[in-house]
Amino acid sequence: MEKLIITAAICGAEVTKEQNKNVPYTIEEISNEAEMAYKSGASIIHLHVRYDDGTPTQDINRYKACIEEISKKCPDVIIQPSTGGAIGMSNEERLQPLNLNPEMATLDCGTCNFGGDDIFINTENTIIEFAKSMNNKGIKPELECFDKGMVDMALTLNNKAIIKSPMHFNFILGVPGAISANGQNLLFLVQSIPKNSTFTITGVGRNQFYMAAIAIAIGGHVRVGFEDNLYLSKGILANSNGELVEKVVRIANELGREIAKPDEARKILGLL
Ligand code: KMH
Ligand code: ZN
Repeated sequence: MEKLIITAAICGAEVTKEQNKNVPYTIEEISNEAEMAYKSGASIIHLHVRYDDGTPTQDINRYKACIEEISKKCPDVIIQPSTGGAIGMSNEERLQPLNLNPEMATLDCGTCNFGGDDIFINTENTIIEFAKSMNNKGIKPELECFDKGMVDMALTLNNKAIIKSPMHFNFILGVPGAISANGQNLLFLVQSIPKNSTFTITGVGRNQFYMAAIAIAIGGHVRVGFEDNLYLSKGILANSNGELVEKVVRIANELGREIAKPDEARKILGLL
């Protein structure tokens, strides 16, 4: 089996210090969280940024400052900015970090409910616009699929050569209003993508670690982090993203799956 790529989604746009005081906001906090995740075994940092008061932003200058600081602390890590941003942001706002020419970025493949009254909007035209922008800049998209219809959208755009092969998917299971997290759903998603694709599994909330265990067992890759889950185990808040990554490493060790270093992850994902 290929080595395991661990992505740390260290900050997200929605979680707050009120929920877990260790959620990072400042550049210092974000880069420290990235460093702890990297030292624990993460080869990709999925990056959202905040202003110091916690407000999510896609401001290119804030991204630039965070990326510079993360790169100082984790010189070879793959930094994957979000183009999802936060609910309600315009496409123009969301696209800003692409102008920093990262190796990868997220490409959200459809619209879904996002808890309460929130709707995460990604129309077909938005997806095409974002995909073309990444193609023009040579940025590899991570295809964020919160539901099966989003996988089908990615496959349709791949047939039209708007999304290039080999594709890399991130299946996110457990967002309220999108596909729920269980083994059957996970396998349904995995079985629907071309054989030459790679995939990461993200289990939201309490689903994080058993979804990770299935991903490790079947040859997928894993994303963990405060963006998706704030707890190390039931009722115990995580002290850092590093702790969440360490737990994945422990599970992988038990199952005999080695952990990819960033350059090994680059090879697996075709970034080199
Ligand atoms: N914050 C969510 C609305 C991404 O990073 O591309 C969307 C999100 C997906 O986090
Ligand atoms: Zn994200």
